[in-house]
Amino acid sequence: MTVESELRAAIAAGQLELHYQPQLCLEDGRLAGMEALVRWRHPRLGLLAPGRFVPLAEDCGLIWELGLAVLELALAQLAAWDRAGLEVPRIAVNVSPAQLRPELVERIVEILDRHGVAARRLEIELTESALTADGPAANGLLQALRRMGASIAIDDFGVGYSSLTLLRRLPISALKIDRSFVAELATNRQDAAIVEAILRMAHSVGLRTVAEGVEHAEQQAALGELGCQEVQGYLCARPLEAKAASAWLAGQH
Ligand code: G
Ligand code: G
Ligand code: MN
Ligand code: NA
Repeated sequence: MTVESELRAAIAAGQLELHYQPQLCLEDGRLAGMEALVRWRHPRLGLLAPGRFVPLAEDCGLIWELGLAVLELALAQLAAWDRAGLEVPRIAVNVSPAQLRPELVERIVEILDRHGVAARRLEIELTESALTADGPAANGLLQALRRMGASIAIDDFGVGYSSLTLLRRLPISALKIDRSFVAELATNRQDAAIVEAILRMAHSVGLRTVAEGVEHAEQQAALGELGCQEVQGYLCARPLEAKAASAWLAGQH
């Protein structure tokens, strides 16, 4: 069996699962949302990270099916947390450029409706490359997602090539500052200056800010002083399996 047909069968067999990482509001420490991160529970190879199969899915076109499976799992989980009385304001789902087809909007609406989840609780994370590769086509789709009520975050911000013009033109709600800038935030003055500039720029055009890869209390404190709104990283929690994520949420109350 080729890897492609193996992945296709894996999606159908329910071997994909999501792990969840909390995103905290820095001001009050409350949960802002959870990011869903896909893994492949491979029967022989064990748990595979997305780097092992997402690029392959993008190359062979399976990313469409994979992406729908991820949205289905993420929104089913959010509905399950609602039923359990566990408060999760928002769920963030990573979306590849190749998933940005016009039908995506109606598919998302259908999945949201089926699970009784309001669209404003869904955040779509896109990398800068998704926006620069396919400008106008992506723009119409992003507008439709926003009209529907979902929010859009730019993932790994700062390592790509998005311009300020792009940010102003596209209906973006949030920037996720790439973890490479956060890593030496507390010790490297240049990285601190870059983060400060990104935050000031983002806030001046009304974008919410999320710092990724926050591992140390010093980084979190520096981000708080610079006015960053949300943090995500090992300091708060690693990506957690659904069961562990539910236990973590229960412990928050
Ligand atoms: O969880 P981990 O650090 O291994 O994630 C690595 C990368 O895989 C991240 O950049 C993340 O954006 C990407 N990724 C995780 N889950 C998904 C997903 O469901 N769809 C897509 N397209 N990418 C994902
Ligand atoms: O590109 P994206 O942001 O979607 O990738 C998220 C990935 O980052 C996850 O796979 C997760 O494992 C990883 N990650 C999350 N928190 C941290 C952290 O604090 N430090 C590092 N090095 N990686 C992290
Ligand atoms: Mn992400
Ligand atoms: Na990221």
